[in-house]
Amino acid sequence: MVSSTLNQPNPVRNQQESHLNRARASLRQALSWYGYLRKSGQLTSNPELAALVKPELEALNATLNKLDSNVIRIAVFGLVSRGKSAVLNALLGEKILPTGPLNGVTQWPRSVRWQPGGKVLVELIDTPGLDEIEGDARAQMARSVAQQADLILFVVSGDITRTEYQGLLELRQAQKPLILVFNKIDLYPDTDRTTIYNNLQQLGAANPQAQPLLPDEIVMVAAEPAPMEVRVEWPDGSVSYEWETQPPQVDELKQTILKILNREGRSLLALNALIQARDASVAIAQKTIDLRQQEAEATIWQFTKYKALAVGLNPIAFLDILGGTVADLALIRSLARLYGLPMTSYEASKILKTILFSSGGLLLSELGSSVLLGLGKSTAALASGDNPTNITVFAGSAIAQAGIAGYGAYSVGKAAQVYLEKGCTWGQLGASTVILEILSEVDQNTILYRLRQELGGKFGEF
Ligand SMILES: Nc1nc2c(ncn2[C@@H]2O[C@H](COP(=O)(O)OP(=O)(O)O)[C@@H](O)[C@H]2O)c(=O)[nH]1
Ligand SMILES: [Mg+2]
Repeated sequence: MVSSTLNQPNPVRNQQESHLNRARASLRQALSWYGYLRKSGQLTSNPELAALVKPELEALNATLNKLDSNVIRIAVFGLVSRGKSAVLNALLGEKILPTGPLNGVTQWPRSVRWQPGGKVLVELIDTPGLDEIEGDARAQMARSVAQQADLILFVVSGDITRTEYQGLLELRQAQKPLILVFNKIDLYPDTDRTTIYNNLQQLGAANPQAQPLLPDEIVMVAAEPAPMEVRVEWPDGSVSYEWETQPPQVDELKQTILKILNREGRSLLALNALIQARDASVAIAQKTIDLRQQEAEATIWQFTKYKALAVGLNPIAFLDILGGTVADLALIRSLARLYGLPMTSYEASKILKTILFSSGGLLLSELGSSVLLGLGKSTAALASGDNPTNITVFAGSAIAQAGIAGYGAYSVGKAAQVYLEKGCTWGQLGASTVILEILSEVDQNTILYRLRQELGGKFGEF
């Protein structure tokens, strides 16, 4: 088989390229949907909303640019003095980032370019210790760096502490592939090393039920080994002791990273871009829905009245259900229009189905009672003739039914708001859809496959 320039079989390359292409298409689609908000100043029909969602639109744009630049970001996390900066220096083969025994040597996230093997372009991001900055600022820093990263290195230097475990779990929320780096192994004798390694394998997994970490996901290194005292015997027979610096041991980590980048680097890029696009789209939908709250209430109420009227007056059960559904669909679509959210009629009917099935009792009983009351109504009307009491029966069931239908429309409207907020990423080429597609295609031996196993249904939630 002919290998490509990157020594990869063609199917692997092609699949990764296809992931990148689909991610690009998804981002372009999102940007074009919101294009009407991106015109500046007077040109936009919606200046208030445009100003509100500007950061998200800029993020979408930056994400697309990042995809095109093909740079993979690897961020390092861990508590203070675990050797985060030292690990990056060892990978770089140069002492570029300051390291030291004192707290707070690294104050801010800082990034350095790295071109391992002279091919892939990588940006290494160094961060302050998770325990160095306080509360909110820390969480914020970790979140924003983790969001940017395509791959996370979590550095520990022995058994995991409670704070470390907490930090690790928080980072797992970012839904990024993660390598656990066990640093400072020069400080441990072989047996201790193995014990610690085995513990880390269990603890490093996303949860106690998950499989222990695979060899690709946990690597032992000595980034800046402590100098060793060596005994020097001189020709004259005298003996002295000297401190000798040891070379770093990071080859295995370097190989692991290279292997992952080669095997799935571009898919990781694609996935990360899509996750950011999904979050931006959801944020845009949320802001729009907040801004349009009052108008939306009015629209829902209008449809509620209209549906109650239509269903109440219609004497045939079948048409009741049909008419009700048409009204619900129209409501969903007109809400989507009000919000300026992308929505096809196919998606609208999918949302309606989801709402009807997930809301269980209430809306199903709406359908059920439509049938019963509709039949009752028709029978009553047929039998009534001139008899005024039968007319009253008809009117009575019509009013009851109208009430139920109206209430149904109201709940559909409220539920539709929730689904529109999240559902905007689920259409064809929507970020969430493409994320699922990519994850369903990855090979078993990839770190992405592992991510998919761990996340389970999480990516699939509406
Ligand atoms: N013994 C030993 N010490 C290390 C190793 N890596 C880093 N250190 C030391 O640990 C301290 C903290 O390293 P630094 O990279 O600044 O940690 P950071 O706060 O996580 O960035 C420094 O004094 C390093 O010399 C290692 O592999 N072995
Ligand atoms: Mg540091």
